[in-house]
Amino acid sequence: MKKAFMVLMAAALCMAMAAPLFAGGEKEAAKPTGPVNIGIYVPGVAAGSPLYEQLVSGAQKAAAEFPSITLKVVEGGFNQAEWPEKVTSMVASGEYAYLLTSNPSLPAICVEVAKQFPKQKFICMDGYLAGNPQFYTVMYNQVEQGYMAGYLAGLVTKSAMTGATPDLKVGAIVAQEYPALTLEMIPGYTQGFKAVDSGITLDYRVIGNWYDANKAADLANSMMDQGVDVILAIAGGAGQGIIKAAQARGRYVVYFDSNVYKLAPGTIIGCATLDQERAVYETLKKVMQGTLAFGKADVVASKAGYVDFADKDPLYTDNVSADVRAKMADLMKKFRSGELTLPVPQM
Ligand code: RBF
Repeated sequence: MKKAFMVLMAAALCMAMAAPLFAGGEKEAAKPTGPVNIGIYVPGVAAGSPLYEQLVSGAQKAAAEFPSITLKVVEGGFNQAEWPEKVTSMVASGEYAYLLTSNPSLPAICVEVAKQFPKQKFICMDGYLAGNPQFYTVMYNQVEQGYMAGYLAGLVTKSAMTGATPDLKVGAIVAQEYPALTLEMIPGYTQGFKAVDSGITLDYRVIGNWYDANKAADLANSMMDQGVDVILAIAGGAGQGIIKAAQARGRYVVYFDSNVYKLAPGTIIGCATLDQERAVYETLKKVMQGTLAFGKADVVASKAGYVDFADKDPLYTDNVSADVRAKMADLMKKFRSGELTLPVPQM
């Protein structure tokens, strides 16, 4: 009798857990029935910031397939001190089933807001937060992304390409410093060019914001005066200044995140890309199917195609010498097949 009661209790408990539980406490949200309002918080300005543009386009792709999705994009601007307040007011409006955003600093901001609004769900792309049932996050392996950019920069600075100087110096101009940059992207970049030739040195400069194209151009010119011939730009809208300065002097730029060769054909000679558009689309599709696991933090890399190098574009094949492309192709074969993977450090 007692045993039968316990079995019944256990069965009732199982039924009470309407949503399936995953190992580690991850939980699927139920399949939505009515309209699904998604608020997209852009921490900055979308135009000119490749990952933010992909955030919006990936969501638009999902909305085109699932008509019950509505999207509202809110740009937070460049004053980072205002971001917590802006996220809070979006969530407090109660309008959005999901707050979708992108940037490594957003999980920490959103987690504070989440405490005040325990029913709100957050999807943070390009960020990492594991084990919180209000959050799903996707982080990219940016050591691999940096390595691809660095390997190309190393090959180009040693090449006979017209813009290459005799100096074995490559550059990197970044907008601001943060852990994903200093622990993943720049170490990856450095490993990449050192793998070509350990004698190559790095000229590294920080702009101080994501919009000052004039300052970025000044930094690029000062580097080029010192013999730098290839510059990695991780600077959002300020990257325009780096491109213009390199273009004026016939030197080269390596870009991050999106395929942007057409902005300056022959000047931008490599794009180490992240397929955030696909990651956002796939994530929202899971939301619509009721299969997105909240509490989970995915880390995606080149083997699955989320981190890649844009080597099929004619603006790459026409402007980069055959010897450089052949070596780059060997590297990419290893990344794409999974023969080469690089660990992401704990942050
Ligand atoms: N990337 C941009 O392209 N534009 C931005 O305005 C921008 N702002 C950022 C602000 C902070 C506080 C952090 C941590 C990153 C920012 N990023 C921005 C960088 C972006 O998330 C990503 O790291 C880089 O694009 C490299 O993939």
